[in-house]
Amino acid sequence: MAPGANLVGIAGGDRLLDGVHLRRHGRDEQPRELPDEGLVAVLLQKRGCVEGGHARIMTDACLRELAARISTAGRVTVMTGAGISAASGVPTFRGPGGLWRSFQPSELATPQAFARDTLLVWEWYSWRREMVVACRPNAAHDVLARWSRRDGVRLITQNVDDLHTRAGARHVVRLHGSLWELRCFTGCPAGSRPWRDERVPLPRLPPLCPHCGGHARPAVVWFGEALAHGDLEQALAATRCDVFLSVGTSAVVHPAAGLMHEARAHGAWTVEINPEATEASPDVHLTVRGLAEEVLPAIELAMR
Ligand code: BJW
Repeated sequence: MAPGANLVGIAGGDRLLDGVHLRRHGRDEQPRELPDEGLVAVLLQKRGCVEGGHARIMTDACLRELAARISTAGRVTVMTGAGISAASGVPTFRGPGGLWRSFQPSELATPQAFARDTLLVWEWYSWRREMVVACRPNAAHDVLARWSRRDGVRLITQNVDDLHTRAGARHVVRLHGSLWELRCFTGCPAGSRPWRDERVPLPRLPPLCPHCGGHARPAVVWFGEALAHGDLEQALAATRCDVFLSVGTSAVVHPAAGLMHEARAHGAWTVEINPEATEASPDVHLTVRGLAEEVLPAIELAMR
C-alpha cells in the first residue's frame, strides 16, 4: 500500500469495499481532499496530482459523487466485458486463467479456423456452453439488470454468456453475439438469421443448419468479422450519454474498445471498474480499481 494510505472497511464489519481503489484522471478533474466519513473507505490514488503515487483515503464522498452522477444523469451507458462474469465462474480471455492463455484465438475464434477444423472449434464451444450453463449471474449482473429498467440507461456487453439477460436485464446490446445462438456457416439466406439452441450437450457435433443442411456455427463475432450493423449502431448511439461506465474489460478489442473514447468525445464522464489497469485507464475520468461484483452493489447502495 502506498505511503499514507489508510484502507478501512465498511462500518458494521461489512468488508464490501476493502481493496477498492479509485483513481481520478483528466485535466477537468481537480485533485481535492476528501473527508473520511467512515462508512465506506476506499483508497484514492491521484496520478499526476499527488507526487510519488502518494495515496489518500477516499470515503463515502467519492462513492456518493459517483452514485449521484449516475442517479442524476439523464443518460447512462454501461459497457461490460468478461470480468463482470468472472465471479460467476466464467473464464475471462486475457490475464491469469484466461482462455487465451490455454487456447490460440487464431485456431478457434476465426472463420478460417472454423473452415479448417469445424469439429475442433465446435468442441471448444461445446465445452464453454457446458461450463456457462452451470454458472449463475452474480451481484454485478443483478445491479445492472435493475439499472437497465431505468429510463436512459443502456447496457452494452461484449460477453456471449447471456448472463445479463439471465439476470433480467432489458435491451442488452450484445456486440459479440451469443453462445446460445447458432447460424448457418455457409450463409444460406434462411440460416443467416441466428436461431436459439440452448441444448447442452448439443445432440450432434458439428450441428447442422436446419434450412440447408450445411454446418451451423456459433452466432458469435470472431476476429476479422464485422459486428452486426444494428448492434454497432445502437452501441454508437449509446455513446451519446452523460456517464459511460466500462466494467470488466481489458479494452483491447475493437471496435468495442473505442466506445469509451467516443463517449468521452461526446462529453460523457467516463468511469472504469476493473481490478487491473487497462488500455483505457489513462483516458477515463475515474478508475475504480475493484471487482465489479463488489463495486457495483456499493454504488447502488450509495444511490439510495
Ligand atoms: C474483472 C474482474 C472482476 C477480472 N470485476 N473486472 C483497431 C485496432 C487494432 C485492432 C483492430 C482494430 N479494429 C479491429 C481490429 C481487429 C480486432 C481487434 O480488436 N484485435 C485486437 C485484439 C488487437 N477486432 C476484430 O477483429 C473485430 N472485428 C472487426 O473489427 O471487424 C472489422 C470488419 C469490418 C467490416 C468487415 C469485416 C471486418 C471483432 C472482434 C471480435 C472479438 N471476439 C471475441 C470472441 C467472441 C466469441 C467467443 O467468446 O468465443 O470476443 S475475442 C474476446 O475478446 C471476446 C471478448 O468479448 C473480447 C473482449 O474481451 P474482454 O471482455 O475485454 O475480456 P478480457 O479477458 O480481455 O478482459 C477481462 C478484464 O476483466 C480484465 O481487464 C480483468 O482485469 C478484468 N476482471 N475479474 C471486474 N471480478
